[in-house]
Amino acid sequence: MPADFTGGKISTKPVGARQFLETAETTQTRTISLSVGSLPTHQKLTISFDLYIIGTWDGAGYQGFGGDWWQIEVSRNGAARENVFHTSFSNQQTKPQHFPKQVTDGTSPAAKGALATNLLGYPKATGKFDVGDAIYRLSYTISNPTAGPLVVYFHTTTPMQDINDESWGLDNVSVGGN
Ligand SMILES: [Ca+2]
Ligand SMILES: [Ca+2]
Repeated sequence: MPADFTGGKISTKPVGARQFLETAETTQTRTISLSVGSLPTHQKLTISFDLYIIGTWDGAGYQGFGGDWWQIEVSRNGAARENVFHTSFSNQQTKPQHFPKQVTDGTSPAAKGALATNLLGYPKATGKFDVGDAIYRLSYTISNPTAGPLVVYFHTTTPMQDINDESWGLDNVSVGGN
């Protein structure tokens, strides 16, 4: 099916030199949107992707440093955005994150549920920063009973530090109905 991304840039992983789609906006809520076009009628839709959490993400933000929260939403057929999953990520052992839970459901240790850490080759900051990058392999299934264009929004929901300090990206994105 046709698909178009906006709000991202092609970046290259420090290790392995493979490319991925990195957030490019410098606004506080950095968004990459995926317009999937008109879909045939189906009962469910599964969105699968690898999420790269890069740099000094501060997690839930319960220590007074401000959290780094991230969300995936969908808009079906031009309707208002609906939450699919809203969470936070931490790359510092001293700071908890929400993932694999949502922000309403409590916290977990930093990097909980990550497929891998420090695999992409981003540098670890000195001192208390333990993880330069983390990979999360995510898959969400939504009910989508109406045909029509679908837009998927991947974005942060809290003020972030400079993009050279805290960034994120997508790889291996797929959207399929059944
Ligand atoms: Ca930080
Ligand atoms: Ca932060």
